[in-house]
Amino acid sequence: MSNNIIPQQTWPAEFAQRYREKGYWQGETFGQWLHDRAQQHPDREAIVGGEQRWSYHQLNQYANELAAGLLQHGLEKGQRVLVHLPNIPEFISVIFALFRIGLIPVYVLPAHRIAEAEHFANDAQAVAYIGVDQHAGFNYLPLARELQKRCPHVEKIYIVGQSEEFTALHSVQAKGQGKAVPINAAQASDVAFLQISGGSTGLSKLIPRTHDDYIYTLRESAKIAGLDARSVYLGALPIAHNFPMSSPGFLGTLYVGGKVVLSTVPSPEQCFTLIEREGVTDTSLVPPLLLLWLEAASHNKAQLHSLKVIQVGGAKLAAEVAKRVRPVLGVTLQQVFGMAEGLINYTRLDDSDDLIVHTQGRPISPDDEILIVDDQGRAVPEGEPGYLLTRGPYTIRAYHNNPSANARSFTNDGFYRTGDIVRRTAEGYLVVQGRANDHINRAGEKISAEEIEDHLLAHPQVFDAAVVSIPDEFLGERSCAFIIPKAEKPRPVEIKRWIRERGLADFKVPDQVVFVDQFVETAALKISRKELRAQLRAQLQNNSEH
Ligand code: OOB
Repeated sequence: MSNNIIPQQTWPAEFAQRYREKGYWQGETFGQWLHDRAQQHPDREAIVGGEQRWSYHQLNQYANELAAGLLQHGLEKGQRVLVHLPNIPEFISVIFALFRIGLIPVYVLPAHRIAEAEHFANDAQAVAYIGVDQHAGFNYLPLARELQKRCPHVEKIYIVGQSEEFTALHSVQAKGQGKAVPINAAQASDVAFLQISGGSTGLSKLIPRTHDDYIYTLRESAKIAGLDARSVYLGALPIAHNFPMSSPGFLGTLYVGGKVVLSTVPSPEQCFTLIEREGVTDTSLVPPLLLLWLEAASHNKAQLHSLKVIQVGGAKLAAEVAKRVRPVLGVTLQQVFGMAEGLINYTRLDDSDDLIVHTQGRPISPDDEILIVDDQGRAVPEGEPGYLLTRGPYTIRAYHNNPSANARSFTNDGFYRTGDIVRRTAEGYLVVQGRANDHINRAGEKISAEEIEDHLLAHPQVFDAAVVSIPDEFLGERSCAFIIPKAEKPRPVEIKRWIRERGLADFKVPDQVVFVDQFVETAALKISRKELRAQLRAQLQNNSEH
């Protein structure tokens, strides 16, 4: 693929026309709306993070000056740029700078390491990388060096902080030249960025999202979450994730003119202090963090008095935990069941406690089409569990540049196979029951069993490996690697170190390693990986019950 091929996202013309006619797609771009907000209320606070506090005017100006600088460096519309930043204000000025000039950010999570960065850089044919010197005890400069070695097409590296041999991001900012940048280099139907998939099978895939479709979801999400100009949103989860980005997240908050407060870590200690100091009204958490917050709040609720709504999603929230949210935290719980590919479901703020506690909500749009089907693809009777398929005005029709994944993940008529097993209640709310594919949902981070198995098989002492999820009281699920060793058995720590040294994110390191002589007792040689993983999971469960 050449650098000049711009990722496409194509809904069939009749769907695109319908989505426009119904007012879902309004022809707005990210560049345009930030410009508009900066005109409407220049002095209002937009972002607070670390020692920095930016008004809307400042955010817009920094984005413009950065855009002007990047153009001077020779970057061009349509090129892809890896954005590998933690929750700092520069994350937001950088992405708006890129949006404005039609450069396409590819979001790499702060927890991702060289293996993931290399994969995304190649998949997107990225020409630049924007990172940070260090964060959470990790030094990203060696990663940037290695990335450039492995992917020479990543010609430019920009660093926030001590940049050493690389270009310091602040030096790119063309001070006083922001006005020269066009507000609208991009069209609303263009791909605005590439989000990364949870990686249900194999490696993560790239998800092309347009200005039109993404602005629709964040605009509606902000309404459903009750955000307005007085709202103060705390970004506690890594904001590169789709959930804190747009459901309604920091983008939904900025869209309605609210204030975004960024926390570099999601711990109750740091977040509670920020909530009290900044008057935070809304935030979003994954279930394990909610548990920590509930625990901390049981002896320290006073700091939270401004908080109104906590959204919880990314993984299934147990009803018993959901029930404790209002009494312990004094806020309204909003369950969010969504996916970076598109479809987002919310419980509504005025729903009954029963719906809020026991369901994962209903879709944003009247045009979110939901199918719940059996193994043969036939609709299941109302209320029965089945595989969830969906299409609609903000659900992608294809991954970027990935024909084999597209053939697997989309039906001929454009429905996305979510891989989730759900049932629908009489009120039209979805309840997540499980999933069809073999990823591990570890505290909301999705781990592909296949990806980890491939790395394990590369170990010289591993004959075969199968990775499965096991229920975990705190994380929801954790990962267990079953390994058939060759003659010499490695130690579990060596296996864990191996995964780390392969340059994978820490959350992908198996939590548990179990050595076995063989996988199946019978001579069933033709067993699929999926069946094998199911058997191993059952074996683990049996062992823990006896
Ligand atoms: C969010 O996005 P992804 O792309 O990291 O993961 C999507 C998958 C879903 O297919 C489902 O398996 C699981 O995460 N999931 C949930 C859930 N929310 C997501 N499973 C059970 N209950 C929930 N509430 O995770 C994401 C994106 C936008 C908003 C919220 C979450």
